[in-house]
Amino acid sequence: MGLNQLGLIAVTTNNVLSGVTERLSLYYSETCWYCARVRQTSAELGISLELRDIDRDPKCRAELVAGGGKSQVPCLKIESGNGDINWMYESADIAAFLTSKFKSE
Ligand SMILES: N[C@@H](CCC(=O)N[C@@H](CS)C(=O)NCC(=O)O)C(=O)O
Repeated sequence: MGLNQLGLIAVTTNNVLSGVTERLSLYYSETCWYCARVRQTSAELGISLELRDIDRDPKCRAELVAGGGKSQVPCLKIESGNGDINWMYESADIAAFLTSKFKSE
């Protein structure tokens, strides 16, 4: 089982516990400082996001542009249980979203 699959399970488990079924994927690049900041936040929260490296995988970059509208990273793809898909850009917004969802009191 790859790391990404493990991450997805971790996220899914948390979401099931909070009563929400969502799949979260982070489009990112290894050289991007803003992406590192989001990954640091997710590590501090104890979650492992499903990672999609847009530099290593051209398919991921194409998905990001087609879905989100631009190739800027980081971008969090939020797939809801009801089929809705949201693309969240801006590292500060993504970090705030993850914190509000996963921070334990
Ligand atoms: N304000 C954004 C800045 C993100 C940003 O500048 N990302 C750069 C990589 S470090 C990028 O994707 N540049 C290429 C592009 O915008 O298409 C944030 O905080 O997420």
